[in-house]
Amino acid sequence: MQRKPLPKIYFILATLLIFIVNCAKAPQVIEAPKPVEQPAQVIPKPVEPQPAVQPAQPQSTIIGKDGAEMILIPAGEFIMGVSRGETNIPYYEHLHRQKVFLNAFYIDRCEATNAQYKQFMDATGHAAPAYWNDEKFNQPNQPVVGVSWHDAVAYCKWAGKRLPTEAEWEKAARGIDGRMHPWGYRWGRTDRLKCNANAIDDGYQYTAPVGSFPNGASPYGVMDMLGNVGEWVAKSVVRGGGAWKDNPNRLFCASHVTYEPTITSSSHGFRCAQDVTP
Ligand SMILES: [Ca+2]
Repeated sequence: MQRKPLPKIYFILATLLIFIVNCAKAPQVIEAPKPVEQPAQVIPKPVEPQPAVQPAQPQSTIIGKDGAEMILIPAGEFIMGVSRGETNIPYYEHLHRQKVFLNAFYIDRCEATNAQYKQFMDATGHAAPAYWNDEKFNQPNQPVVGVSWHDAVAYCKWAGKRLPTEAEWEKAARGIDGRMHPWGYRWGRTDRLKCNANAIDDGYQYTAPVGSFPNGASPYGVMDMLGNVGEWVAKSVVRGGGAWKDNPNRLFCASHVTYEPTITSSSHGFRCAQDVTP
C-alpha cells in the first residue's frame, strides 16, 4: 500500500519550527562588561619629620665692625650695688644693693685699643685724643686713653655699637652673685696681681696691653673690669673702680664716678656694648 505523501503545509510548518528553535538556540552576543573605572589612587606623600621649632639662640661671641671680640651676657637678674659695710668707702654707700633684671646684650671682651681707635680716626677724620703721642700710652694694644665721653660715644657709633649702661657694665664685671670683684667676693693676698692697679709687682708701670690679666677675668670672661683704665659708660659715668695708678684696695665692681663729659684723663678709656638682634 503506497503511503500518502504529507501535505506540503507540514514541510513548511516543520521548516518554520526548526528555524524558530535554531533562533532560540543561537548564542547570544554578550557584550563584555565595561571595566569599571576606578578613581585615580592618591598615594600619600611620606611626611617628612619637621625639626622642632627652637628660638634662635644668640652666638656666645661675635666680632664687631672694629674687629673687637664681644661676649654675650645672658638675660636675667643680677645683684647690683653694695650694702652699707661692704666697702669702707662711705662715698659709695648710696649705691644700694638690689636685684636688677637685664635683657641679653654683648660687651667688648677688652677695653678699646689704640689700634682700634686709629681705624676710627682714619675712617672719620676724628681728632686724636690726648696722650696719642705719649709712648707710655700709645702702643697699639694698650687701651686708648685721653678720650672724652663724647669721643667714646662717637667711636661706638662708628663701630655700630653703643656705650654700655651702668647696669650692663656692672653685670659684665661681677656676674649675678653680688661679688665685689670680677674673680670673687673678698680681696685676697695675691689679688693685686689680677688687675693693673698701682701695685709695684703687677708688671706694668702705666697701662697694660688689654687682656693681660686672665686670672682677673669676670665670670663671663670679660677682661680688665678692674684696673688698667676706668671706663666711660652711658650718662658720662666712669666705671671700673680705678685705673693703672689707683690704690688696688679701693677697687670693686660697683664703684662709679660721674665726670664732665668733656674731661680727658690718662686713666680713662672705654669699651662698647651692643644689643642682641634676632
Ligand atoms: Ca678697665
